[in-house]
Amino acid sequence: MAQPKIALIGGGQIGGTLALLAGLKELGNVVLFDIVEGLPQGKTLDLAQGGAVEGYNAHLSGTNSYEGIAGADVVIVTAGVPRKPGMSRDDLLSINLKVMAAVGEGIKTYAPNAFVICITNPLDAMVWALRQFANHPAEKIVGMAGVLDSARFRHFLSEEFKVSKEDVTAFVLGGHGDTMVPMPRFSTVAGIPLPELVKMGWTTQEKLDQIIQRTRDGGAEIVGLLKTGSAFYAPASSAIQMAESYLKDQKRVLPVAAYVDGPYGIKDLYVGVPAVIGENGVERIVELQLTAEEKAALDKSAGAVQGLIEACKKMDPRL
Ligand code: TXD
Repeated sequence: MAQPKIALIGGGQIGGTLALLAGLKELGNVVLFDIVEGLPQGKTLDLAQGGAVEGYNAHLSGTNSYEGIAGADVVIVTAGVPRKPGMSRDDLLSINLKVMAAVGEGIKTYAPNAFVICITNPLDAMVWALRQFANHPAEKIVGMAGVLDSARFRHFLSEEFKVSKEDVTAFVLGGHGDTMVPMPRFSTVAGIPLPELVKMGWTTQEKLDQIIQRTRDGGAEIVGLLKTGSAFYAPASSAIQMAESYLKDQKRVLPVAAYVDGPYGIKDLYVGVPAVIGENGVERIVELQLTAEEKAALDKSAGAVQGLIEACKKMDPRL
């Protein structure tokens, strides 16, 4: 049977890691695209040789031409520039918006049926713009941020409680940025919500607040340490989980940046919400009953995303 085709647009730190994970997990054949000549060809040749040792048989190839992504089932976009220390995600806006215009054109021409996962920052605005440029159906294009943000939250919680990360679930709503909304009520250890764990004496509210802040700053903490780029291993794992749910019709309930037009009172925005990802892409957006405080935090976050989208519209008359 024909293997699914996975096109990775952007062959940098995340793109290379995505190719490795797609190979190790036998998700399909991989085409890595980048504008830098030799980079995607070199990385995929290296990875293909690793297949002889690791035992994966996926076909991996690199290209500098959009024709190479023709007929892709999944497209994962990391093209653009990452943050440098001191730079906010929003500083990236003008550079990466131009990149999204080119990538959108490529997807429209060569991969109109693909499930598209955008990772490029500032995430929520870039996925909104990419959808416009690609003229792609809303349920077939999402942004990756919530899986990563909740993975960070789960990691810090598992360290605090000294329990397996597997038994920690965590929910994060809203935009990927300083206004993200971690949701303690819907985050649990083996089904026990965090507020209960505070009552049970497993942690204190103060400690929990610190963990929430560290989660919000999770990306910046890594940028500060690396100095020459941003996180890439966990972001790649997160996007691969989303791609796998689509390709295998797993119907995982994952926090993703989805097109929201109605739920949560939000109109025409990409923002982080829990969603069911299956063979049709976003099959359902889960609308939680929020408290007034949670709703206010989500509205603030959605407002920040809206502001970035307005800035994009001013920069590019096609939007
Ligand atoms: O949670 C999240 N969404 C994120 C997002 C978590 C971590 C990092 N996040 C963002 O992903 C980050 O801020 C960047 O915007 C992207 C990609 O991060 P990565 O670390 O992979 O960046 P690299 O290593 O600089 O790779 C980017 C590649 C590089 O090889 C460029 O040559 C290429 O993108 N590039 C392009 N490819 C195709 N087409 C165009 N126009 C282009 N411009 C640059």
